[in-house]
Amino acid sequence: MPSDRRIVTDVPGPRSLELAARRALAVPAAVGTTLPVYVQRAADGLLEDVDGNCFVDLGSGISVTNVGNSAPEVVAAVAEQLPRFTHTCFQVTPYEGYVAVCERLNALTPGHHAKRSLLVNSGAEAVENAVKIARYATRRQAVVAFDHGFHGRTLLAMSLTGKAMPYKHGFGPFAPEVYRAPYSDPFRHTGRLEDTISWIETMVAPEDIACVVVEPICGEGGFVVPEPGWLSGLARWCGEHGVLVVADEVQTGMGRTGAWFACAHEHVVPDLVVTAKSLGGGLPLGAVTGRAELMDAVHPGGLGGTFGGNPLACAASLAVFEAISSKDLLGRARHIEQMVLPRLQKQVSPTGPVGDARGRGAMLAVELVAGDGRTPAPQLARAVAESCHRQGVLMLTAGTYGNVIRLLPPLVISDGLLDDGLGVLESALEAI
Ligand code: PLZ
Repeated sequence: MPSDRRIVTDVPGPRSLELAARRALAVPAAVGTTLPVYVQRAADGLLEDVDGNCFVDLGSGISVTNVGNSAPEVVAAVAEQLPRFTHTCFQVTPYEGYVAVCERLNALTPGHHAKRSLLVNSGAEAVENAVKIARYATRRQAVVAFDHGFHGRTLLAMSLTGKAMPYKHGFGPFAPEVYRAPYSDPFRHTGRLEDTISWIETMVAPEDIACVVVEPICGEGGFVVPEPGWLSGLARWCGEHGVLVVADEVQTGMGRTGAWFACAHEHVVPDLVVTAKSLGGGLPLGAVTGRAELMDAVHPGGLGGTFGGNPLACAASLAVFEAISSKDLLGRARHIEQMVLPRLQKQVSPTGPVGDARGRGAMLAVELVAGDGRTPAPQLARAVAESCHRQGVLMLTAGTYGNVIRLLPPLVISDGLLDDGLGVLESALEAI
């Protein structure tokens, strides 16, 4: 595996173009592609494509490979499990790995109360199950989600998601009893706590609300970091009305923001925490972790699925927990913030295209604007991302308006590679 950024062909190169032609006849165009180079190897913040180009990875497969791609600990744990058994279905004959992952989640998610966890296969499935549990335990039906929220692509998760294109357009009707409230957006001065609460109280009676489903920092919605006090104020209001707080930590979780879970920055103790993405270190795994009395309320057999908590994914996950602790990756995430955020902030100007720089830990972004300093400029975000791609830096966009460039480097990336990738981003931003 090469150790540096290296571009040796056009991007995409000839082998990738051949594969793209095959793909066009085999895979629907509805499945999008950020950077159409076909990967052959990845490790330590680098992705090597089939033409020998090597990209600095500032996306981590959308916040999945926090501990690195094919991290040695994960590879060893999966290799050890693989010849023992690949599947039994935990509901048919259980195994220790599942229980051990749940123990780790119960110990590390915010709050010292008794907890239980349920393992599933994805973020969307975890969100769906959290709402099932919240409805069951409260005997209430309404669910409140927020502007800029993304919670997945299955029916209920899609119904909770705020953005029509590309996630919802043409896929209705959506699940009922979903209400959407304003999310705190300090850059746009919208969604102050009082507004959010009065909006909710106007739309639906609090005693009918089972739960709010909220990201501590909006991920797909554009790395919107709510005003200090917004999340804790919302949680306080929920507590006063018997409304459960479901924290969607799918993108923010497992050390990404410099704490195990981003709710901790606001001292919020959610009733239910939803995790996925980096939980499985690259293998598919999601979870719902919650107060024991809520999780235990559901009748035996009411929750489950064939693959949930697959033994290989559990082995990988235990290695992820171990790697985050032993390599102090929470500290690394905070270090990445200190190294990167000031440089992004230097790009911000009231008249230039970079309207805002923000984020926490290794979840950082710039928002691109035009004209009055507030009008979203998605075309600039696309141009910057494409310029980075041509130069060998994988960069993701985000945002309700598509105008945010987001950085999600693996937490194990070296300072050298990160500095290199950031330099490319800075010059792409300066060139627009
Ligand atoms: N909740 C907060 O970020 C997934 C979406 C990629 P799944 N985000 C990446 C895409 O275009 O579909 C996500 C998330 C938050 C839930 C999910 C859903 O997780 O594992 O993709 O289902």
